[in-house]
Amino acid sequence: MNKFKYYFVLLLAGIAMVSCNKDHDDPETVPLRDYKEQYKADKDSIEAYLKTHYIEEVTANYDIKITKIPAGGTQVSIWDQKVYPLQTRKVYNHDVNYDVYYLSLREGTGLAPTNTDRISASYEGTLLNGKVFDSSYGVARSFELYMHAASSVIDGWGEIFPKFKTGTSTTGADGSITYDNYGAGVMFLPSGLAYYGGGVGDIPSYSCLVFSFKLFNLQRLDHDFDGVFDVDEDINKDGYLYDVRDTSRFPTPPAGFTDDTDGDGIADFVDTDDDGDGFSTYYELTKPAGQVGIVNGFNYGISTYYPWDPVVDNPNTPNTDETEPRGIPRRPTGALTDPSQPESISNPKKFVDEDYTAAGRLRIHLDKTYPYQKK
Ligand SMILES: [Ca+2]
Ligand SMILES: [Ca+2]
Ligand SMILES: [Ca+2]
Ligand SMILES: [Ca+2]
Repeated sequence: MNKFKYYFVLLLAGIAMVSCNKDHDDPETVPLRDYKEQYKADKDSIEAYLKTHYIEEVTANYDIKITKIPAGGTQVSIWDQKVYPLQTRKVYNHDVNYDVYYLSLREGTGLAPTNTDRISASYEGTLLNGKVFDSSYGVARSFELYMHAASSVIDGWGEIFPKFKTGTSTTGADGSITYDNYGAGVMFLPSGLAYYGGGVGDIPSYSCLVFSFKLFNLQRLDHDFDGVFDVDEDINKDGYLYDVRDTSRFPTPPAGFTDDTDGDGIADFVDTDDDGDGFSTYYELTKPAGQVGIVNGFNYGISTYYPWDPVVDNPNTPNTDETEPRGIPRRPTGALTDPSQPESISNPKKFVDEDYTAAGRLRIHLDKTYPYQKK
């Protein structure tokens, strides 16, 4: 415990990222509190809040008003009410096993972000004493949820937003966008998943935070630029991706915590060679020469690399045909190039159409046996 490096990535627009080195040799440095001890206190504070406050109103637009139960009041607490059952998500972070409470006012009908995607959301943040410290006033703002990016947000957001989905949108004649059917909820975050010891603005150090929010839209991201979106590198399909090289946050990650095909300690979404065969994923996904565009009457698609799955033309862009009839292939299963010789790197099998489209196929960049293991 002689040296820590903590990144407090700030939610509030216009405030620079704070990075501080804690070193016991520096007498002026106040060490951060123990995360597990702090969580015990935070859990007590949050549960007391949930038992002493009630949902006064949820409007038709899913704006929620939470109010303290007055002395002698008979209102049913958030803890006890059944209209919006209190939910929890188990979160591993800084070696603490958190139970994060949240309310789902509406799940949403669209897509769920991963904890590394970019989202468009409105929010209001309050302290447990009811003080509002930040608000987007109902207007959508864009945030990258990835935990290491300077523009990203507190860990609690990345843990809870994936439990919700976007909705639908319509664009008016004046270009304004109206969202409907979006996910809306409230998260009750312990300080360890918020700003912890690094108080910012109107947020004192070690504050638990309450955020009500609406999830309007999302953008899939590809953090290692290998041609595969993060959501498709979420191998266990739990909606979460973690870079366990961050041993400050993840000192002893539980089994199955990260998505790491080749087990080299680098999660697929930040690993440019997912199967560890020495060939970069981007190279493995690149279409062969002569198989881009329309060749001999066959439309191979306009991209130079395969999508995760075949995609159809986007009807909203009539001047471009985005059709990609073939997704990332599996190891080829067709006839051997020379049937008289065994399969080898110089005598591969040929690809058949199903290799590009079969559901649940093991895609080549995740297949440790392709294009043949090096000895
Ligand atoms: Ca990727
Ligand atoms: Ca995952
Ligand atoms: Ca890896
Ligand atoms: Ca590879």
